[in-house]
Amino acid sequence: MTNKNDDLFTAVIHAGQHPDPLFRGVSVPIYQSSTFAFESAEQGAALFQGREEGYIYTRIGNPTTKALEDCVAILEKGYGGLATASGMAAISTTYLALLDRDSHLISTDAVYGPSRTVVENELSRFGVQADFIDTSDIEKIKKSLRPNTRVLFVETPANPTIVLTDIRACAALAKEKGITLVVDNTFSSPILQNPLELGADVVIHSLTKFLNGHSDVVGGMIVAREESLFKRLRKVLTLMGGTIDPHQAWLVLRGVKTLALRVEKSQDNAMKLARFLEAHPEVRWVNYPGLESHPQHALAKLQMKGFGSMLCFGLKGGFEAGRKMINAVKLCTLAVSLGGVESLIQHPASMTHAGVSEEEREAAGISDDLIRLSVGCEGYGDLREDLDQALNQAK
Ligand code: LCS
Repeated sequence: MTNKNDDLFTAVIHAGQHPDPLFRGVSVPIYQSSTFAFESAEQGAALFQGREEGYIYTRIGNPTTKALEDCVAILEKGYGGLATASGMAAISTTYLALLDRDSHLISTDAVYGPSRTVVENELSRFGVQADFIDTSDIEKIKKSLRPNTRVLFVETPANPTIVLTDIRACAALAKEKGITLVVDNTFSSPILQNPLELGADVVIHSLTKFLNGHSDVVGGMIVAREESLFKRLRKVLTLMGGTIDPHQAWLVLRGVKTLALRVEKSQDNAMKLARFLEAHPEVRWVNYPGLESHPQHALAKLQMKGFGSMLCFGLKGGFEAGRKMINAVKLCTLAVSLGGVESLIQHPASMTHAGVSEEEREAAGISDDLIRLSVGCEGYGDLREDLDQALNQAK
């Protein structure tokens, strides 16, 4: 399924970005300044009191960062965006802003490992309670609700299982119960899924992945649907200090310009590779939303505009064969992270999700044989050849 959304192809290049007012440079300038001069004592006071709009200090706001925030907020169809130093800074800021002492969080069990560990090991010290469950089953969410549930945190497609959660159904439940629905949209990027349009309140991105797209920057983004929520998140972010650096923001802004093109090419590769892997004699199973065999293929067609470029699979020879395979790839790189122009392969149980206990991994479907592949923008034939030779060495 190829994205044909012209609006998004235009928005990634132009949204939030205006020619430089001083010299009319076409590219947004990098305002590499920690602080901004006031015209007068009176103006400084007016800026601090919010009587005048303008920049004060880069932790609070910066023009380059603002261009990136506006761009992603427009792509996600939200009220406003907040760029952060990493995806984890976006997640921890959101938790801190929305959870109180002794409040309760419900989250997808197969989330990125640290998104779970930060709650279980750190927020628990402040009395935050949490249930990590299979959010693909709305009945399980309903059963986990408590009077003090404040946040429903959903990652769809989930890292690394590629299990989907029905965002519309979660939004309806969250609205009925007065809970804030947060969706980590990292795996889809705003090109393929817009959770705010489906009723979510907050969207999270690790900018490190598809939005930047070149495996050379770490960053994050929070987009809020409404002004009051945006202001609350902004207050916590600027106080806790997890804001992005302007140079980092500029690099992401440059990466975003090719987001639609990269997503189109990489998901085309992923669809073909998923079919190739499914038919390969050494492969036991493949999970990719574009395959008819994916249990939520119909849901993917309903809430996503394309099936993305993340997939996972297991070999007939289990992890031992998988270990041989990931050691044998030549074009794909054995590395964590995802969403870059280059294809990356990794083993979640011993890498990205090693911090999650074995029992919790098993309950979340993160089996020991699971290998995750982030498909890049290389030529399809070269990728297929590489996986084929690596699979043949895994026999
Ligand atoms: N959310 C998702 C879905 C992620 O996959 C990651 C990182 C994060 C949030 C955190 O973002 P960061 O702070 O790293 O910018 N995922 C990684 C992964 O699967 N491999 O390495 C990092």
